[in-house]
Amino acid sequence: MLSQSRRLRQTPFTPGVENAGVTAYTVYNRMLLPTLFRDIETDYRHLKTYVQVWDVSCQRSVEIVGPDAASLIQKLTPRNLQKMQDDQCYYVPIVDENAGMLNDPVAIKHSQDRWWLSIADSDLLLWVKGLALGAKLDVQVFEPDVSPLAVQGPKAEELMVRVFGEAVCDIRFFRYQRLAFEQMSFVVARSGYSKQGGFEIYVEGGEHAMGVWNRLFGAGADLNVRAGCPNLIERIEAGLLSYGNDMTMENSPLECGLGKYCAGPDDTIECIGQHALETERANGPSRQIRPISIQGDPVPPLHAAWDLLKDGIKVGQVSSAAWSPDFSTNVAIGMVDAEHWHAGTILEVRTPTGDRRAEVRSSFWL
Ligand code: THG
Repeated sequence: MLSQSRRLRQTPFTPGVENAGVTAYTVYNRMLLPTLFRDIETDYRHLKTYVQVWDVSCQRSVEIVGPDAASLIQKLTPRNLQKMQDDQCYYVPIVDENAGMLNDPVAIKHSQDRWWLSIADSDLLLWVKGLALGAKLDVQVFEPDVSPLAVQGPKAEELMVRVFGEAVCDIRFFRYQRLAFEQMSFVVARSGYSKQGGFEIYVEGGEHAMGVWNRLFGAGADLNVRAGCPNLIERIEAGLLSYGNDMTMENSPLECGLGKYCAGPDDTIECIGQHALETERANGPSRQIRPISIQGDPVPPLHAAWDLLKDGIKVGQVSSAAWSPDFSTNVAIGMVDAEHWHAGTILEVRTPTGDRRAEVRSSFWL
């Protein structure tokens, strides 16, 4: 049980989530995030077979508006935004002056002078406001009343067509369209924190939230639509990173395998952490995220990172782990030192219930 208070925010979808029988929450950006409805394997199988509606309101937005918005956004991320179109979403690492990861949001570009950052679990608003103020930029930076609702799973498109029309089929991956809903219109993007396919609806105005929720459930009964949430097993199989778990301010984007989202030497951008990143790129990172399989029975829940050992010496850590029914092994995400990160390397992982054999894999499972 979590003690409720003003500090721990409910979401505009909480009545729907409660009515659907949520059984566990976590806290993300000081907001409730459902983590379980039935049991994790039932939720997992359902996500991979049908369609789920996720209350991911905790993916709070940082809105940046004004003449200096585009230059501020480009300062914030090492990803080159020069070619980004007005209907695009980009996954953007945000780093400090040492190239330490501060957040890994999805950026939504409305126009050159209006952007949203749909953030992971850290207080990015404070960093962005501080920078804007310190650099005397002509922008406003604030948290708008925007609550994303994700529709994920193989039947997601079928359900979305019924509520938003055939236009949803034309939305490409990480693009969006503003689509009508009753008297409103919402940003609808083909995105979401799973690899099962789907959309995210950015519901503007909490008073409209339950209307959208109810329409989706009303339209999708025969598709076996259920309330769901990001699934630990599926997101590890997919290699989707979780800020605060798989990476922190101690890690660079190169260590996180996010080098493909960072500009190279030929790009002409200016951003925070550029020098640190260039140095690290020249030398190569000293450790990196790897998919890891862990032998044996289902592992216990992970509360703190588990050490990875080679001949009794620590060479990394596992930061997320779960039993995968589809791959009949424990799937995990780890950070492994360069000398031991090649595929096929056998290590030991120190779990609370004993040491296990762990293998560094060449790729994630999905
Ligand atoms: N959607 C939105 N906001 C978010 C998340 C989201 N904020 C918090 C958190 N998730 C941020 N982290 C991620 C991590 C991975 C992805 C998106 C957000 C993701 N990655 C794809 C992949 O790795 O395959 C593709 C990225 C790309 O190619 O651009 O989707 O889920 N709104």
